[in-house]
Formats: sequence, C-alpha cells, structure tokens
Amino acid sequence: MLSVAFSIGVLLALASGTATHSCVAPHHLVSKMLQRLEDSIKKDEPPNPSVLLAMNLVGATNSDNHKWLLQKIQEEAVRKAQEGVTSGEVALDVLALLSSCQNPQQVQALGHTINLLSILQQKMDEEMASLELDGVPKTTLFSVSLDTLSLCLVRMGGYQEASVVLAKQVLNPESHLSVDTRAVAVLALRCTYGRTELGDLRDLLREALSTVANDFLDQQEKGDGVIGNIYSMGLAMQALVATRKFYSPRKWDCAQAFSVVARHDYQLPMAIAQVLPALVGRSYLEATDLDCSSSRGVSPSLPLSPKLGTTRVHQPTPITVHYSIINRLQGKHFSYSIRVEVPHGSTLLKVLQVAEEKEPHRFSFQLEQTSWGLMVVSIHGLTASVDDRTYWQFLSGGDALQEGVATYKPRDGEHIKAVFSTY
Ligand code: B12
Repeated sequence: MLSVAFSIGVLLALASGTATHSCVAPHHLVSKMLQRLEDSIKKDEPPNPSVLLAMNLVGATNSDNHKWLLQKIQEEAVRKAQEGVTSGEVALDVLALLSSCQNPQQVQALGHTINLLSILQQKMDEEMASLELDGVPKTTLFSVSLDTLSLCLVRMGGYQEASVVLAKQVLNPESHLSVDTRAVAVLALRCTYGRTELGDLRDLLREALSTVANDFLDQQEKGDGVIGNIYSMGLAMQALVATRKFYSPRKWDCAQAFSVVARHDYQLPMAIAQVLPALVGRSYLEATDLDCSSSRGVSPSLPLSPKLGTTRVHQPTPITVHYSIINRLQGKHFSYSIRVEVPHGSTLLKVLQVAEEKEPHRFSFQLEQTSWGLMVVSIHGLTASVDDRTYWQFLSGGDALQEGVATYKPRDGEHIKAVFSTY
C-alpha cells in the first residue's frame, strides 16, 4: 500500500476548510483521488509529469513513489531531448520540475545535463512561427497554452507575444476552442496578467479572462454543474480557481462542481491529475509557489477512505456492435462496415480486435500509448499525422465519443464510426 501524505499547509487547509479561497472539496474525496493517483504509478510505464505536478500541488511529496517519479521524469526528459519531443511535453516536464523545487535549467540524469527552458523557448518559437505563417500552431493551442504558462512562471521571453495570440483566439468565436484548451489558455493569460504593466495588454487579457471565466460559470449553471464534459472539469475548475477577481462579484458554486466530480468515478490517472489540484483550491499557476524549504514533506499520513469495490459482475450475454471505418479525406477513399459480437461490458477496443480478427485485410489497426491511455493512430493502413493535423475520430451516431477505445463500453446495437478527420 502506498503512503498518502499531505504537506502541513494543505492538511490544515483541508481540516479547517479555510484554504486560500475556502473552496476545498471534502477530505475523503481528495484522499480517494490521491490514493488512486499514487496507485496508478507503475514502474514499467512511462512516467507522467502531470501526475507529479498534481501530487506536488496537493502536497503529497513525501513518498518513495514521489522520489521515483521525479527521477524518472528527469531521465525521460534527458532521453526525449535527444530523441525529439513536442513543446507541450517539455512544458509539462518544466511544470512538474518547478513544482518539485527543481531547476529546469539544469536537469541532470543519465550522465547528461540539459537546459529544459532553452528547449522550451526554442519549441515555443517554432509554434509561434507556424502560427504566423499558417495561422495554426505546429501542435495545438492547448500545448501553446502550456508553453506560455511555463515560460511566464519562469519569466522567460516570448510569453507576452504568445499571450496576445491566445487572448485573441479565446475571444474569437470562430476559433471553436474546446473547454480544455480555453482553460489552459486562461491559466497562461492569468500568469501574464500578473507579470505585465502594459496597459493595452492588461485590457486585452482582462477581457479574455473575464469572458472565458463567465462562460464557464454560465455552462456550469446551465449544465447541472458540468463545464464542457466530465473530462474537461478538472482544467475548467482550475481556471475558475485562478480567475476569481475576473468574475467577481459573481460567485463560483464550487461545491456544485465538486459534487459533479464526486459522482463520477474517475479512474484514468490523467483525468484525476487534472481534477485533483482544483479540489484543494489550487491550479497549475501555483507550480512555483510551493514551499521548497526542508520542512516540506514532514507530514502525517491521512487515514484513507475504504477502497470502493471495483469488481464488476460480467454478464455472459453477448452484445452486437455495428462498426464502420470511413475515410473521405485522403488518398483512396473507403468505407467498410461490420457487425461484431462481444461479451456484454467489453470495451470498444475489444470490438476493434474482433473486427480485425474477422476481416484483417479491412479492419487492421494500430495503437499508441499516450498519457491518456491507448490511442488509435492507424486503421486500414491509414495513419494519423501531426503534420497534416489528421486523426481517427470515434463517433456514436453523430456524436463524438468522450472517451478512448480502451475505456468506452458500447451498448448493444450501438453504431460506432471511426472517421478519418482533421483537427
Ligand atoms: C489536443 C487533444 C487531442 C488531439 C491531439 C492532437 C495532437 N497530435 O496533439 C486530437 C484531436 C487528435 C485528439 C483526439 C481525441 N481525443 Co483528445 N484531447 C486533446 C486535448 C485538448 C489536449 C491533449 C494535449 O495535447 N495534451 C498536452 C500534451 C503535451 O500531452 P500529451 O500527453 O503528449 O498529449 C497526447 C495525448 O493527450 C493524446 N490524446 C489526445 N486526446 C486523446 C484521447 C484519448 C482517448 C487518448 C488515449 C489519447 C489522447 O494526444 C496528445 C498528443 O500526442 C485533451 C484535453 C485534456 N484535458 O487533456 C483532449 C482529450 C484528452 N481528448 C479526449 C478525447 C475523448 C479524444 C477522442 C477519443 C475524441 C473522439 N471522439 O475521437 C480522440 C482520440 C481517438 C483515437 N484515435 O483514439 C478526451 C479524453 C477523455 C478520456 N476519458 O479519455 C480529452 C480529455 C478531452 C475531453 N475533455 O473530452 N485529442
């Protein structure tokens, strides 16, 4: 069993309910989520910087797991610096290291020392050049927001220009940015707002921050507590934690948002890592505000709430799922359909596997391990491409699925489509 420990500050805040902004979720919820996050750390899987960042933000810094994760992230950062890495990945590593009181300019591992900030700066320059040239970033605006936030926290150049671009994007209704992307953009803009004296820039940032924050509050009011979907709640709540003065005198009903989170039984480590900081009234913005003194981590373990039973009764009855793969975007167009039978309670991945077994020449596919789990990167020999901004989108009827193939469980008779699309 892994130990769950909070730093004294957070512990006191939780106990008294008087954290910085008095918006703190019930102790048993935080404790359960943190335990799940710690249990998700597997020594044979790639280390996840978002998990370390979340543990640091809730003050759970005192376990062997924490030490192991920090070391692996440093090693992985050095390895990736040689092999190739995206701007967003570097930004997440920087946030994880900063929140662990480590200097990202001198990451030592595997006999090398690298400067992650100069790598980030260079990646950010590439993103900005692509935005200027093509109107779209090299990767995504989500990653550009992470980059901007990280550079702003360490006050390194480039973040003000990027903030202007992000603010204009979030204010432009044509941009159709997801809640997740707008939430991270808000964290970046909030950081820049606190670090600039330029009047025009502050006005633009204030407008962007207040527009997004108020839209999130509207969505929560209209959507029974949900902002976007259940998996965007974490980042949206972090954005609301960070922007209080931009929606004041309006109040955020954080208790309602927390009860939405409590009702959903989050299992995915990434989802938990994005939700957890907000449950203790914190956001990624505070990655550099943590107590780095030696007393940090001297902390009592909290009693854990009893683990909920996770065994599910699997019914032997098979279900039938209609599965189609469609490419009307690139090269030779195709559209194939198949009906497959899988045991009740199977994931969509099982449907893809049975389809491939039945007709391998049509329904072959490939997966890639990512921070959110297994992503389908290729079907019928057609592979998603970062350069072309293409991916395999999964839909049920006309609606995009809100989960990946390894967790989504189709119903009997459901029609799932995989459509080659652009983002
Ligand atoms: C950008 C993005 C995408 C882009 C990634 C493009 C790219 N090359 O960068 C695209 C458009 C391809 C995408 C696709 C999908 N996405 Co998406 N995506 C995001 C977003 C907004 C940011 C992720 C990111 O860039 N992180 C920063 C980088 C630095 O970290 P990273 O670990 O390297 O990021 C990688 C993974 O996040 C991965 N990824 C992105 N989405 C998904 C979804 C799944 C299920 C998996 C396994 C991996 C994965 O792609 C990133 C780049 O390699 C997140 C929002 C969030 N809250 O995190 C949603 C999010 C992760 N996506 C989500 C979903 C549902 C999907 C789809 C299943 C949608 C669909 N109906 O088809 C598909 C995946 C289908 C498949 N082929 O398996 C959900 C996942 C929820 C869950 N329970 O798993 C999120 C949380 C959004 C949400 N609130 O609903 N996504």
